[in-house]
Parts: sequence; C-alpha cells; structure tokens
Amino acid sequence: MVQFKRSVCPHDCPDTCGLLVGVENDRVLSVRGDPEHPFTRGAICAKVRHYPERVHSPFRLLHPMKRTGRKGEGEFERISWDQALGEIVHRYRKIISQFGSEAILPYSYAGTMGVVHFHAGHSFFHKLGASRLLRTICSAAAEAGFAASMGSIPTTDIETSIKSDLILIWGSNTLSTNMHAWPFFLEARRRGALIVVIDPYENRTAERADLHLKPRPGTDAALTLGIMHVLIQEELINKEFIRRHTLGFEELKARVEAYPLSRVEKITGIPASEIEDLARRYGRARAPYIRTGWGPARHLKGGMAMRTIALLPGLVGATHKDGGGITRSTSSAFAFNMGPILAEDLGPQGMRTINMVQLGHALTDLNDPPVKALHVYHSNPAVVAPDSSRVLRGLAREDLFVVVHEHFITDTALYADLLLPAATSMESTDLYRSYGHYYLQMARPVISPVGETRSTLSIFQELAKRFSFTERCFSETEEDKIQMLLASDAPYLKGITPEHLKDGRPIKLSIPDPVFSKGFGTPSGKIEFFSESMGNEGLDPLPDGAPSLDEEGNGLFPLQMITPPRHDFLNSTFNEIESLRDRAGDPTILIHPDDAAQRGIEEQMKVKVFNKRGECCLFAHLTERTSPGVTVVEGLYWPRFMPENRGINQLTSQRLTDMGNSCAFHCNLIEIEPI
Ligand SMILES: Nc1nc2c(c(=O)[nH]1)N[C@H]1C(S)=C(S)[C@@H](COP(=O)(O)OP(=O)(O)OC[C@H]3O[C@@H](n4cnc5c(=O)[nH]c(N)nc54)[C@H](O)[C@@H]3O)O[C@H]1N2
Ligand SMILES: Nc1nc2c(c(=O)[nH]1)N[C@H]1C(S)=C(S)[C@@H](COP(=O)(O)OP(=O)(O)OC[C@H]3O[C@@H](n4cnc5c(=O)[nH]c(N)nc54)[C@H](O)[C@@H]3O)O[C@H]1N2
Ligand SMILES: [Mo]
Repeated sequence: MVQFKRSVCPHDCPDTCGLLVGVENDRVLSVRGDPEHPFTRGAICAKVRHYPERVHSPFRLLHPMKRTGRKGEGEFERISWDQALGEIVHRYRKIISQFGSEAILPYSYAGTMGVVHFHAGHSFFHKLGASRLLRTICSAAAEAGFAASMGSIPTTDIETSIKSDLILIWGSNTLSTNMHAWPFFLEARRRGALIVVIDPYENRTAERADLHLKPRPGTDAALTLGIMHVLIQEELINKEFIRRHTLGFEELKARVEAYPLSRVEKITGIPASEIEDLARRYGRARAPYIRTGWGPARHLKGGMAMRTIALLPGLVGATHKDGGGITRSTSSAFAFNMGPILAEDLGPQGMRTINMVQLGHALTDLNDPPVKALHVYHSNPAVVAPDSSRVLRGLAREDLFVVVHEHFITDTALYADLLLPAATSMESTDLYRSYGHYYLQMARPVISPVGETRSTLSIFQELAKRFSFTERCFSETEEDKIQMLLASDAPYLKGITPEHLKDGRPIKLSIPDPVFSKGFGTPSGKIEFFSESMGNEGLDPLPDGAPSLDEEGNGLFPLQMITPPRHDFLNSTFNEIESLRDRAGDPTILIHPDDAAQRGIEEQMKVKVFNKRGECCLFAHLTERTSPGVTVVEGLYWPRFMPENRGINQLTSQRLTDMGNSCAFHCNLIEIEPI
C-alpha cells in the first residue's frame, strides 16, 4: 500500500516546496507538490519530480570509502564507519599538533537548506579552532547592497503581487529559478498587469513577458539612474512619501542629473526611448512591483547595482501600495534563536577567516598555516567555486587531506581521501525556512536511511564524541535543536511551537501587510538615497552608475559572458540523474549571430571558450536571444559531462564584489574560437 507522507524540498531555491511523497516498503515511489501548501499549490519542478531516481539511484554513495588510486581518479574501497571516523580523528589530531587547528578548513554551503543540518558542523569546527569559512558565494552582494538602501528586512510577499498593475522581473529567471512565483504574476496579468523582464538575454521568463529590456550585463545601476532621471524630470514621484520615508532626496536628484538618457543608452545598450517608456509606466502605475533576482548582483559592482534598484520604489512610494513593493529575500523574517546553533563562542576565538569564493587561493597560496585538511559537505566546490583550475590544483595536492560527505561521487568527491555517505532530506528531520515565501515547515524522515548513510548532525556529533567534546550541543537531537531555534522572541515567529509543525503542514509567519509598513531597517529607519554608513566604509554614499567590468580581461577579450542557472539542474545538483542530463542537453554557449559570423562559428559547432583564467569547450548556439557582445552559458555541468572535462568555472574569477565580498559569476570577458 502506497502511503503519502509530507516532506519539504531541501534544495537551495526560493520556493522551498511542501512535498507529498509516495512511500511503499520503505522506498520513495513518487514526489509531488503539496496541494495544501499555498505557495507550492500542488506543482513541483521536473528536478524534484525525479527524486525517487535520486534517492534510490544505483550511483548513490551507500558506504564510507577510502581512496585507493591517485587524487582525482575516483578509485575507492569500502571501509567501516568506525574506520572512517577513526581516520578523521587521527588525521585531524596530527595536523593540529603539526600545523595548528587553523590548518583545518570546513567547506559547506546549501546542499540542504534545513536549518539544523546546514549548521550542524559549525559547533564542531568552532570548538576545534578550525579556520572559519565565510559563506558568501551566493547572495552576500545582493544582501549588502539591498541592506544599504532598505535594511536587512523581510521584503514584499510575492503572493500580494497579484494586485499589482506592473510587474518588473529584474535579473531573475523566474520560470526556472522561482517557478512558483509565476502563477501569481499570471494572476496579476489576468487582472490587467503588464509583465516586464530586465535581463541581458531572452531567458525562459523573458520569452513569456510582455516587454523585455536587454541591458548589457553589469549596467543596472546606470539603467536605474536613467529611470530615476525621467521620474524626477517628469514629476512622476511621490513627494509626500519621499518626505516621510526617505533620506537624501536632494543629493540623489543632483546625482541623477549626471545620467541623461543619452548617457544611459550608451552604458546599457538600451534605446533611450525604451528606458523613457519603462520609467513612465513605473511612475504612472498604481502599484508597481519589482521581483529582483540575484543576477544584477553577481558582478564586481553588484552591491551598488542592487542598492540602486532597491531605491526605485522609494521615489514613487511603491512599498506602501497594495500590490506594489519589491521582493528580494524573505529569509530575515525567520529570525530564529540562532545563538546555540551557531555556537560562535565555542572554542578558541579570533581564528582566521577564509572566503569560500577564494578556495582556489586558500588551497594553493595560503601559508602560516597552509590548509592541510578540507572537510566538504553540502557543497560541490570542484564545480561551483570560481577559478576552477586553481581549485582543482589545490584539491589534487597529495599533502591535503580531503573528507567529502555526499550523496554521490561528484567531481569534488573524486579528490576525496575519505568519502562519507550522506542521508537525504527524505531520511532526516529538519526545520525549513524560505527565502522566497513566508511559510515555515518541519520535515520528518519518510523512509529510513538508505544503506549506511548518515545525517550531517550525526556525523559531527560522533566526531565530537571521539574528540571528547562534552558540551550539550554535541548530544542534542534534531528535535531539541528545533525547539531551541523556535524559542525566539522574534515578532513574526510568535506562538509557533514544534507541536504546530509536527504534522508537516506549512505555517505562515505573521508578517505585516504590506511588509514595509513597520518601517525600514536602515540606520535612519528610512529608504536611504544617501547612505552615511556606505560613506563610512569608503564607498560612494550615493548610487553610482559605473558599469561592472572584468578588469583582468579588459582590452584582451572582447565578449562578455554570464553564467546563470540551467532549468534542469540546481546549481551542480541533478547532474547525477541521467534523464535530467538528457533533458538539459548539450552544454552550450549562446552567441549572437553577428559575433559568430565574425569568428566563422556555425550552429552546433564545438568551440573553445577562453580567457586568462582558463578555458573550456562548449557547443555554439547562434541566437538573437542575446545581444552582440554578450554570451550566455546556462548551468553548471560536472566537468566529466563537459567536452574535454573542463567546467565553466574555469573562466570565472575569485575577485570579490564591491559589497558583501561575494562572487562576480556573471562578470567575465572571454574569446571564442572554433575548434
Ligand atoms: N532551476 C534552477 N533553479 C535554481 C537554481 C538553479 O541552478 N537551477 N539555483 C538556485 C540558487 S542557489 C539561486 S541563488 C537562485 C538564483 O536565481 P536567479 O536570480 O534567477 O539566478 P541568477 O544567476 O542570479 O540569474 C538571474 C538572471 O540574471 C540575469 N543577469 C545576469 N547578469 C545580469 C545583469 O547584469 N543585469 C540583469 N538585469 N540581469 C542579469 C541572468 O541572465 C539570469 O537570467 O536560483 C535558485 N533556483
Ligand atoms: N558559474 C557559476 N557558478 C555558480 C553559480 C552561477 O550562477 N554560475 N551559482 C552559485 C550559487 S548561487 C550557489 S548558491 C553555489 C551553490 O553551490 P553548492 O551549495 O555547492 O550547490 P550544489 O551544486 O547544489 O551542491 C550541493 C551538493 O551538496 C550535496 N548534498 C545535498 N544534500 C546534502 C546533505 O544533506 N548532506 C550532504 N553531505 N550533502 C548534501 C549534493 O549532492 C550536492 O553535490 O554555486 C555557485 N556557483
Ligand atoms: Mo545561490
């Protein structure tokens, strides 16, 4: 008899879906979206629909393994958990005595978004005195830029956008990366709203929009200043709102003078008439709404870009209009009691920090002490981290001890000395917040662990025991931790207990409507056109429209390249499923026919894509969906599934963004040649 059990999608996606999992004989047979979840509404993406194939895959890692071949060859033999954990303790002790505890580096990100397991290694590594990892690879620039303008606060509830009359999807491929938002936008359209996409290429979402503006990558700040120019000049602004809720309008006005549309057209490549038309629509809309993705912030000046976009609602008062506003992340509403989970004060203090974006540098340049052990979990750095040739050179070091806790033998796992088999979310208990909606959920195992797989928490607790760490955090269960997380005095979590969550149904946080009606999270409590705190950090306190540029390639490589997500993968996850790889098709580079003609490149030709940092091979797809000078590579294929076994992050850079110290994944200059 098939039983249907509630679970939650653990992946790094704003939609955090409620799932109904069909289970029989302790096996997952089917996965669908929970029809009772108001954001999931019974729909699920193709990736997660394939979850039974993932959980019960013949390639799933089921036992601990030890390397037998050379690093990167992927030859392993089965060992016991006792041997594996014993070896880790032995090696870590030895490294600590020779090089000090900072020679150990944890490397983890968002393989699971469950709050308990995501943070399950923190207390262990803090107690050990390991180097601290700055987890900035994804959203840190967007977060910092947005915070400078509006504060680190919850943003507009996507569900309210149905009452908007103008939806701007700004640097988000909503249909692929936030697909459950789309029905709300369609409902708005049914009620008369216009859907506009602002994106350098015609992605899946732009194909279905009413209007598409195509800025050159890295020019959103200039575009926004151009829109502001029109709004101010034509008095399409809300003076009363500006007086009450914003700071620095006069300074902004002076800055905006420097961005007439003639100049903005030159920077962005968008005809002045299109910018003027969009500005008028925005200024005249009853309740204009913006959904920003992460794309505009994945550039060297990405913080400034996001900050500038976030100021736009302040000119028209959109944040306080029914149906209007701006959505970035919703996660700050889930203000759990994180102290005991983060365990910041455990162990020695003042340990060095290493930015995860600069893993290549950390593994190949750092001394005093060098990194001698890398403990990877919830992440696939050989594929997702920038400047892969450096990362791989580091991972291949014979003197580096690498532990990888994984579901599959990923391209990172090929370099492991020890492989630890991981339980999936279907086999674990956890608490799930979201960064795209306001529902809180808890999941319990729907099947028992497959093979000898173990959860992240159980592994770190076992290691802690072997190191004789006796603090309470090393023996609390998932349930204990969830209870503590919810013991928060945050206003939006009020009254929610584990008891309320235990049947797996989502609970909506009690956020104000509109969410910004309680004020902004900046030092002044207002939208800050002028930011004194940015000034104090040596940044321009006003929005600045200079474009982002890949300085290492300037003058050497003519084509811009962005590397946004692919529909059928989730970052590098789901490469392991053959049917999804088939759906994804060949790894391609989108190139404008004019650029292709200049290089003698034809459709489907295998091409070499290169810059100073590295090279890889892709199949050319000639299309006017992108503009001359701009190329697009969707998705992160494991290098082993790429021609010549080299991934796209061979070409991206470890340089950090202007704000938030994040990665500029879309800020690359390259050249292409036929092979
Ligand atoms: N199917 C699928 N879903 C995913 C993911 C996935 O890999 N696959 N990844 C998940 C994760 S971890 C995240 S963080 C989110 C990311 O979700 P998104 O925000 O949608 O992804 P981004 O990579 O930031 O790219 C978004 C869009 O920004 C555009 N873009 C690039 N540069 C610029 C620019 O300078 N200006 C403007 N206006 N647009 C620009 C890109 O062309 C792309 O269409 O999605 C999550 N969901
Ligand atoms: N060029 C380029 N590079 C990018 C991006 C881009 O747009 N362009 N996007 C960037 C972004 S936004 C992000 S967030 C990062 C994402 O980088 P990562 O967080 O590394 O994301 P994934 O590639 O999904 O890899 C997660 C890994 O964790 C494993 N995993 C899942 N659940 C568990 C678990 O419960 N336990 C353990 N032990 N392992 C588990 C999965 O099998 C998978 O191999 O990539 C970044 N890299
Ligand atoms: Mo991300």
